[in-house]
Amino acid sequence: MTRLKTRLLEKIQEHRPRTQKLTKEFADVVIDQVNIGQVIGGARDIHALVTDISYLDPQEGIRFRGKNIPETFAALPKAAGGEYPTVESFWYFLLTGEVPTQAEVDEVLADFKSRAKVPGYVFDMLKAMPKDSHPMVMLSAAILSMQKESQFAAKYHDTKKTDYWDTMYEDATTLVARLPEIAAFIYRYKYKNGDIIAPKADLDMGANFAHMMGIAKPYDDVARMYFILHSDHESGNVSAHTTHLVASALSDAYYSLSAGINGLAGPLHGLANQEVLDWIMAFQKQMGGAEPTEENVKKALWDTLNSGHVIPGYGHAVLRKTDPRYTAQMEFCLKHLPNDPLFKLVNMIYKVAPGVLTEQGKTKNPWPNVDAQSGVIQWYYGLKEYDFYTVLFGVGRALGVLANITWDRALGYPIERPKSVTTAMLEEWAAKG
Ligand code: CMX
Repeated sequence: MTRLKTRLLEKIQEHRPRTQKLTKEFADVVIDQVNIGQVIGGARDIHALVTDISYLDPQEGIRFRGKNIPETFAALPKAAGGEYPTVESFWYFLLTGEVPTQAEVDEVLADFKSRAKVPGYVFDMLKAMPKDSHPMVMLSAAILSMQKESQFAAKYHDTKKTDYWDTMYEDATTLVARLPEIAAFIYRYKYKNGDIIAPKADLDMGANFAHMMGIAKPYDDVARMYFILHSDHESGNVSAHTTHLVASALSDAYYSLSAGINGLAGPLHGLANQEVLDWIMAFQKQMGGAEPTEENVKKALWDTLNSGHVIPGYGHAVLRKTDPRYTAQMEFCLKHLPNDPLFKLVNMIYKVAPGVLTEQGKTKNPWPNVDAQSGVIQWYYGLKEYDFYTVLFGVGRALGVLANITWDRALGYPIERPKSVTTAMLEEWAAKG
């Protein structure tokens, strides 16, 4: 057993009594109340999920295993010659809550390599799909097509409930190891005339992804940063919640992640990064080469709002300030591409949009989220096919949701089944006040 899996088991054994005590002795303790607004309004703010992998504070933003983004980047072992930690070290950290040593990271790297070979039928299936299929459809289908590899499903009838985490961990790790090659294949198959670049055995995940995408340094660091930033945002967001919900029926990691990816593909969630670039391109076309100014950006934002659409990349269901994932990417841009015209335009939108949204007075959070900034970096390094951007988000998001469903099985969380009510029942409660 690898050191990661051994530590994970120790952590699970340490944790189980905490969950057991809470359910046995304190199950009746009330932690929240639910009102009609929340029932109709997308369950917003209802405290009804538990995860220890990340926590999202409305003001401060995300903490992974208790560490904010700068602390996470500072604590984890860096890739050789890189400024950012390896994805492999982050995977260890998400699963165990511990910062791994370099030797432990190397072991994860070797483990990923031993699982990374994507079965040939996945590529055959992707090639059989219509070429104009959205890359998110291809990603989701590729994940689902590998379900027959699931150890969880194969061993389900012979596995004790307390051991479910083991096969879930195996499937989760295999999926994480394979996703970069699948994503890079989708990109090069769709946009580079099928000129596929084979993976290299001696590279970490970020560097290998950059290599397979055919994009030079520092795109290896961009990939590491991007996958880590997009990994987890606690459990209530659509992709995390969907993955958790599907896994709660004891569907395996392949079914669950594919479902979560489908949720990520919505324009109010992960697809917003594609929408941001779409918005910018339409704006630039409309400007016809004229310089963007605060005035014409402001007008374009109002035009979007007045046509009944949202401003993509702005607002958030939980956050109430600028998303630190936005800030982390902005800092990268300031260092590596400070004079890039697209970066300058995105900065100008940042200057103007919060005021416009505040004046409109609808959104609870006029500040940018992660998606407002992420396309700029990709575009700068030559990845201009922006309908691919959500696939990058998906590879990152897989780390978080797969770590979560491994822990779901470890802690024996039951099938999820909230109760619905009828409108007439709500009206009755409303009449009683
Ligand atoms: N532009 C225009 N209107 C917005 C808005 C935006 N960026 N953000 C919120 N609003 C509107 C909502 O549509 C809603 O309007 P109605 O009352 O007419 O329905 C109102 O403001 C209140 O919404 P809210 O409570 O502030 O936000 P929600 O929790 O309902 O929704 C989110 C959150 C992210 C879906 C929303 O802010 C949005 O649509 N943003 C744009 C899309 C986007 O960037 N999504 C990516 C989020 C991050 C991610 O998951 O990747």
